[in-house]
Amino acid sequence: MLDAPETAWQHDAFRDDVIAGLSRPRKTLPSRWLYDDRGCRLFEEITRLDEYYPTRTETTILRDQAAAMAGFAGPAPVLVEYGAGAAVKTAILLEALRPSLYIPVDIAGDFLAQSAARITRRFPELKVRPVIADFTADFDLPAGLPAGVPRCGFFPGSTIGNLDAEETSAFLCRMRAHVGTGGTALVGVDLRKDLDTLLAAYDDRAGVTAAFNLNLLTRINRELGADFPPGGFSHEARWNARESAIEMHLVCRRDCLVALEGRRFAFRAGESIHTESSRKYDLDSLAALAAPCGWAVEHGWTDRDRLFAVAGLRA
Ligand code: AVI
Repeated sequence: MLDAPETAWQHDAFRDDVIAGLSRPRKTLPSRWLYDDRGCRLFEEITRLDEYYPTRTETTILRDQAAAMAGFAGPAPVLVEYGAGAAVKTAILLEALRPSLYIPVDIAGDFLAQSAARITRRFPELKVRPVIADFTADFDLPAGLPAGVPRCGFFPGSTIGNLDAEETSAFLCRMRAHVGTGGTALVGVDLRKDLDTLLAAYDDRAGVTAAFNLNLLTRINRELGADFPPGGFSHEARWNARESAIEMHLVCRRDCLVALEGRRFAFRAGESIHTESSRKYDLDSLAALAAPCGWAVEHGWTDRDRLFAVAGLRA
């Protein structure tokens, strides 16, 4: 259960983001709000879809290359994972890296506690020090970390693709500061590829991604008392070539007015709300973003079809 202050803080932040996003000339909602309980369950379902290759491909790369990654990260490192949802992938890495300390970082305290407890059950010898923090904003690692022990950041799942340009550089610099000179990072990046594969991954035949996207309007209705009409919007996945990103949109089917917290938002038929960008990289574009923060991309572990890569960065 969330404790009360976390719930109140979340409610206000959600309301402020929704009002600000829907007041823009090009309406937008931050993708982090896609993940309420139902959104998390739908995302889990997405990761198992045939069309959604990133999760299984990254897992295979980690399995196949775990020993090489362990060599890269150095002996018994401190492993810092940004986001604490990647149970299977984390276990593969913990098995291989044998870290002296594991620091999972997540903004959702209850979720973090559950995943830390699960890891402790699986690896009873491992020291775990969870940190409740929003990894898209500055935060400190716990004080008193052992000196002279290599540190490795782990940012799987191509979550980096959901950050905008400013957030991406800020994140890479923050992770660089956390691991210090000589430290390493393993970052999951979804690679550029043919459009059919990309669009299918974000608009699957079973409609799970559509349900995931549309659930955001259900959440706004439920938590903020809005009245988005059921069936009034449809899911669309679009490629934005300039941003090298797949975008998710909610497209209005017919003109409507939506009431929310004493305000009214007008939607024209065909107008869309942009709900997520999922940027696709190649190792050169990642290296160009990472270099100003003091990172060199030393490895790009990938699959046979070059769909996805786990980049090995050294500070
Ligand atoms: C969490 N994130 C990396 C997913 C992605 O591929 O950008 C979110 C997602 N959105 C639709 N499908 C999956």
